[in-house]
Order: sequence, then C-alpha cells, then structure tokens
Amino acid sequence: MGRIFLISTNTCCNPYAVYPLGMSTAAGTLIEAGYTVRQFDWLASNRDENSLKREILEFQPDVVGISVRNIDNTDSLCESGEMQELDETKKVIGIIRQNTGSPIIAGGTAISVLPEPVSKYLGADLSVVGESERSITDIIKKILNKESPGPEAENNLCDIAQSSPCFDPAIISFYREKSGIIGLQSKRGCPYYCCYCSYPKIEGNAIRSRSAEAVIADIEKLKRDFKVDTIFFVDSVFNDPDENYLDLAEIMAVKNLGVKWAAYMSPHGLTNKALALCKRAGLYAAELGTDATTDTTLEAMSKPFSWEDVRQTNELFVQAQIPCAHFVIFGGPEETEGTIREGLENINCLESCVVMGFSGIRIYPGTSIYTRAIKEGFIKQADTLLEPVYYVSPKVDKKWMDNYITEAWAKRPDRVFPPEKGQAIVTTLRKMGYKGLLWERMVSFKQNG
Ligand code: B12
Ligand code: SF4
Repeated sequence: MGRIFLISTNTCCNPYAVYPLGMSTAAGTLIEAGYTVRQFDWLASNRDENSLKREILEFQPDVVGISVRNIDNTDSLCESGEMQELDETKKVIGIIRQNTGSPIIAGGTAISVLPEPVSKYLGADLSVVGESERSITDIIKKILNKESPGPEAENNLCDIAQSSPCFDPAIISFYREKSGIIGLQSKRGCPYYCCYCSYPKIEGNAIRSRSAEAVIADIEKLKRDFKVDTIFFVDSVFNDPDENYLDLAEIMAVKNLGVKWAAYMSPHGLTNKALALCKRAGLYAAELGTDATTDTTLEAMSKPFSWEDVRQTNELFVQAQIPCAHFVIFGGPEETEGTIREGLENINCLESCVVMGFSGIRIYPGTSIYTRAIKEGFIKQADTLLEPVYYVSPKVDKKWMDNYITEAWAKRPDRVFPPEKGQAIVTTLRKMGYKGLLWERMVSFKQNG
C-alpha cells in the first residue's frame, strides 16, 4: 500500500479557525483502505515552510493530497480576502513541488464549488470534485499503478453511514486551544433549493446520514481522547424535514455525553418539543439560515418559510433559552428600499438573538441566482467567478443600503453589520481568552416569573 501525505491549506480564522474536517475525513477513508497517511495542517504549523519541508522529506509520500476549503470570504465589503485563500494554497503547492516529485491531487469544497477555475488556478496534477469516499482510493490506486486516473466519473454521492474522520491529535489540540470548537458531521445533503446556495451542489438534495453509532463514537472519542467538550455539527441543515436529527438527539440525550454542541438550523418545522430534546442532548446555540427579512425577499430567495415562521422560531429559542443567531443577506432578489426598511423593522421585533448581516449574494454556478444574474446582465456565461461577483438587486442602491443598515445597527452589538464589525468583537473576546462561537455571549434572556 502507498504513503499518502494530506495537507489542509485553509488559514482563514473568521469567524474562527475551523478544524480541517474534510482532510480528516479523506484520511479516515484512506486509512480504512490500508494506506499509511500523515495529516499536516498549514495553519497549525504556523505556515512554517521548514516544518512542511521536514515532514515531506521524512514521510516520503507516494502521493500528496491537498484539501482546499475556501475560495474567498464571501464578504462583498471586505476585498482583502478575495484571492488570499487560493494564493496561499498555490504557495503551498510550490513548496511541496520543491521537496517531492510525487503527484499532487487537490480536493475539497473550493474544487467542488468552482471545479475548473480553481483547478486551473492552483495547478495541482489532478483535481477531484466531490466526496473523498467516492473516489480517493480508486484514484490513488490508479496513480500508484501508473495508470491514468481517467476522466472524472459523475459526482455520484455515496453511502456515508460508516464513514468516519480520522482526527489527528496534534491538529485537534491546536484547534481546541485556538477556537475551542471542533466540527463534526452527522449527515450530508439539503432538500431545499434556496436561490443562491451551493450546499446542495456539494452534498446533493437527498439526506444521507451517518449511522448514529458512528457519530456517537466520534463524540465519545473527541471527549475521551482529546478533551473536546464543544462541537459544531457541520451538516448543511441539522433539522432535516424528515426529523432524522431527533433520533440522534434522543440517543445523545440518553447517553448524556457531557459535550455541548451547536448547528446550522432552518427556521422551519421546529417545535418546542424538538428544541427541548435538542437542549437535553447538549444544544447550546443555533445558527439560523434565515437569509432574508421580509416575505417578499424570502419568497424571491425560494426560502421554504415566511417571516412569521422566523418570528415564531425565534420565540421557540427564547422560550427554550437557547441563544440563536439569524444569518441574513441584504440585497438579494427583489430587495428594494422598502423591503430594507420593512426588514429592519421585522428584525427589531426579534428578541434575545443575534443577527449577522451580509451585503450581496456571492454568485456560484449551478444555483438559480446564477441564471438570474446572467439574465439581468450581472455576469456572462464565460465568467469564471473565481474573483467573487455579488448579486445585488437592481431595485436597490447598494451604497445606500450598506450605509442605512450600518447606521441603524451602529449602537447594537447584537446586530452585526458590516461583517467586519463581528470580527472585531470576536477578535477582542478571543484575545481575552474566550473560546467557542462567542456571539452567543451577546444573548441574554429575561428571567421567567
Ligand atoms: C459548516 C460550515 C461552516 C462552519 C464551520 C464550523 C466548524 N467548526 O467546522 C462555519 C460557520 C464556521 C463556516 C464558516 C465559513 N465558511 Co463554511 N461551510 C460549512 C459547510 C456547511 C460544511 C463544511 C464541512 O465541514 N463539511 C464536512 C467535510 C467532511 O466535508 P468537506 O470539507 O467538503 O470534505 C469532503 C470533500 O470536500 C472531500 N475532500 C476534502 N478534502 C479533500 C482532499 C482531497 C485530496 C480529496 C480528493 C477530497 C477532499 O472529501 C471530504 C469528505 O467527503 C460548507 C458547505 C457544505 N455543505 O459543504 C461551508 C463552506 C465550506 N464554507 C464556505 C465559506 C466561504 C465560509 C466562510 C469564509 C464564510 C464567512 N464569510 O464567514 C467561513 C470561513 C471559516 C474558516 N475559518 O475557514 C464555503 C467554501 C467555498 C467557497 N465558496 O469559498 C462553503 C463550501 C459554503 C459555500 N458558500 O459554498 N462554515
Ligand atoms: S440555504 Fe440552507 S436550507 Fe437553503 S438550500 Fe442552502 S443549506 Fe439548504
């Protein structure tokens, strides 16, 4: 069997540094297939060229696999992050090439979202779209047998019931200390079709769950072997409409794992009972994909809920005393000066929660906003979109919108706009030694009775 050196190149620390779960999941698949694997994290190494060089020379890999997460920071108001992530990866590829002649294959979400432009820009020997479980062992086998890996098969999604990441102790301890939170996946897929979202393209529309036993075993391992007590479920939507999540929550509650967790949730279909169970299972904060702030703009984004659903869901979180943060994007389809004003009033009525605002929608191919943006002349079919292009409704003036929201929220730390405002707060809290999501510290609840 061969020796595979995996490296994660993500250095983004906003909103916090995230454990390279994609790389560790690829490592799990390869180890299961009998390969010898070493994982290297560029951020955890402090971007240290010498330690990368040393590890490559010592390990003598047959193949190097690069895990590339972010293309950019999806923030239209912060241009500095535009090509930084991919440039960092390009630099790492250069260092690897100087120290080994072994082939370099690249994978990860950046490749899955914009396959051709990202692959071309990075210049690895081979780029692999989609899930490592589907293809990585076959591709590496072919490379080691000196066969051509051949054209990429369709991105058929695989069964992940028994797929497990291989957590690297040194890398875990770096992220536990740095951000205090480790990502874990319980399922893939999202059945919704929100107009801008690339998640279903990456993970498919069908929900595919890992077995509850595998997820619980990972949590127990994280707690026992690595002293991790806070996790984030990285599932596209934790509260899937078929309510598979309740089965997992039930087991977590019964097992009383001593680990608290947060997740992305949809403000759709939640009940008091479901939240109470999740709370017993360890849910301590939720990030809600609210996305728009009026019925008009929610509908134009193809969100499967109304503003009344958002309001009621917020109430459920307040009653359960679980902090929640609504993530909203201003300037989406059908946004007007009127919907901005109405939206800010709607948000004003949400108690005991944080609202994080973004300006403009980062356009990705394969989404309906992409088709609309072509029709409306924002982009052309030939555009690579490697450098981010943001959709902003032609019915609103972006400058006016950005200023209006910035001023409206200026005095409220729990209303975050522009996104940099949140980063500034979080950076200060981290410097003071606080860990975890941190926004949940801005939420307080009125005491009952
Ligand atoms: C959960 C999540 C978050 C959470 C992370 C929580 C945590 N503690 O881990 C939070 C909210 C913090 C977050 C923040 C951000 N995120 Co985010 N996030 C996700 C999400 C939903 C899941 C990522 C994940 O962990 N998946 C689970 C792992 C196992 O899957 P994976 O990484 O894809 O790995 C698989 C494959 O890619 C492949 N693979 C991976 N590596 C390799 C290597 C090789 C060689 C091969 C062959 C295959 C391979 O195999 C793996 C197993 O199947 C994705 C969207 C999605 N549905 O994928 C966005 C996503 C990764 N995020 C994205 C972005 C942009 C961001 C932010 C910049 C947004 C912002 N402005 O705040 C920040 C950056 C944070 C950071 N420090 O890097 C983008 C990245 C691509 C892009 N478009 O640029 C995505 C894809 C969403 C999108 N908009 O398209 N995120
Ligand atoms: S925004 Fe959320 S609910 Fe909508 S398609 Fe994306 S992951 Fe699914």
